[in-house]
Amino acid sequence: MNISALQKERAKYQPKLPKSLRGAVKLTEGAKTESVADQKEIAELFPNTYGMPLITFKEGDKDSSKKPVNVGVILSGGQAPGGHNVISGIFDGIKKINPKSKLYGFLGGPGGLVDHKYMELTAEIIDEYRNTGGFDIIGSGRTKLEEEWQFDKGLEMARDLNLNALVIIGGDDSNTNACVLAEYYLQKKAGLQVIGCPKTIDGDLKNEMIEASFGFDTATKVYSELIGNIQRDANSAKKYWHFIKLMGRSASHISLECALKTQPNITLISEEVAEKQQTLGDIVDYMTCIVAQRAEDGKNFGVALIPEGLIEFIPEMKILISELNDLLAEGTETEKEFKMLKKIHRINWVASQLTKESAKVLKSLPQGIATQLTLDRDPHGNVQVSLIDTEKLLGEMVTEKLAAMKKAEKFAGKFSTQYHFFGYEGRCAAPSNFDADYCYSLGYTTSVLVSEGKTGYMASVRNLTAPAEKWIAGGVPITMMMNMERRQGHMKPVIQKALVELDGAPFKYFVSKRGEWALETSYVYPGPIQYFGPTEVCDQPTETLKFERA
Ligand code: FBP
Repeated sequence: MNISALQKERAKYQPKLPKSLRGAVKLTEGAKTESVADQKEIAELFPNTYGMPLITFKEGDKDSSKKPVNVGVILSGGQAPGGHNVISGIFDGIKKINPKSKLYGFLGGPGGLVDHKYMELTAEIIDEYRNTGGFDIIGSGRTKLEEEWQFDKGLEMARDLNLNALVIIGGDDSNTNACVLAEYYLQKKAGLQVIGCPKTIDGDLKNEMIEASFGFDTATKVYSELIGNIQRDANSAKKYWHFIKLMGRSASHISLECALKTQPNITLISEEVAEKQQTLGDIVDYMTCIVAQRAEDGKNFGVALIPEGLIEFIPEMKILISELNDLLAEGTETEKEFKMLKKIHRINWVASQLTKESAKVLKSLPQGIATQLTLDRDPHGNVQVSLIDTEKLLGEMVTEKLAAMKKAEKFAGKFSTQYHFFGYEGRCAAPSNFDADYCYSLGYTTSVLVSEGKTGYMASVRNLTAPAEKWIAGGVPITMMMNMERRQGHMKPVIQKALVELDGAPFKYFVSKRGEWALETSYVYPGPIQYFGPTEVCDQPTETLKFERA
């Protein structure tokens, strides 16, 4: 393998572990737990895994000899920096428990378990991937483990490999499925444990016990570096407004964190848009107003951050998208009729089939975006919101509004846009020290939960703003994070997604500052992630975490 000089040095980095995991580990169990909501329904659906206690690790007295454990690991969903360190943490953890323990990786995500595609992860392989970004050690995928035939295929595989446990590294949906799997194997008395690990750059898998999902720290540091560079460019050339869309399929944590780090002129937060029931027009007015005010001051430049999921949080757009999903659902008569039409007639035809309100919204959109909404559908027939160029939509609408203001002599400035979408740039970055340490600790925690025979738990490492040695490791019953939600027409038990809290400290601070950031040019340029150097530079957690835990 060809590796860079940095990667060579980085391979030598020994991730820090909490004190409780450095020697012998003692388990302490707390009181019985309850789910966050819908306790009765969740208890009925998970009779074997509901109500289990919280587990905390403490420093033990001495290591006793333990039986080897065989573990199968799965990477699920989008890449997030640090996944390789979770795997190396599991590997080192189970080898410390007993050198005869074995680790297998399922290839290409959860589908690898069902299709029986796997590889044994040896010390030689693991060493190549320590402290590196990406999920390429075994690959990832988005197959959902939801059906009994899949669970049975998994069990067959586990029996062949003599596995004690499966570890699912994923987001809220994958961890929900990990719990369903744990419950199923307990009901079947299959003797196969299932442990989850909290992953997603989106940062929306978090709660009282899971302070952060891994990858959020590194990804937001990468995006903030890029935003900072663009801000410096904007402030140098003074001729462009940069509209930057940032990943985060649903929640706006990434946008908020990047705003706290870089202080751009405009940051939209989807959760606020939904709460205030803002229309697309309201958002465009807000942005235009800032552009115009800056122009009055001679500043014909700026930077705006736009969360990827915004479109679905705008109430009128949400209704429009849902009507389009019904109208253009695969195999329906209306879809067939739509496909027969010549392209130039399609938008008018679609508008004629919608409610009056939605037709008006569709017609108010720039032609290109309206077409995107009718064309780009996922395999379930839904509009793929991540493919909609929200940054261009807003840029074009602001341009139109400013042109009208210019005609009415209410705007004398200049407005020229550049568009960007940052997402994939950050998902496979080499993990920051924080993510390298956090992920390795999560992996190590997982190995202890497995060796102690636990199932239906998610690995938890808390107290994350303290130095790593003071982090608190343990396990949280996954049922504790669940509530019932409507999914594809049915009520289902799912882990509650954490959206940006409008009464939370990070958002409140942002609100107290955004007026000033809008008009003054108070950009911060964070620069690239530093891996070697003083702790104040290299080991800082996210601003979000610092505010939340202050
Ligand atoms: P996960 O929720 O699986 O961690 O993925 C998050 C994410 O990076 C989103 O921010 C983004 O919308 C999506 O994945 C993109 O998915 P894909 O990699 O399939 O294009």
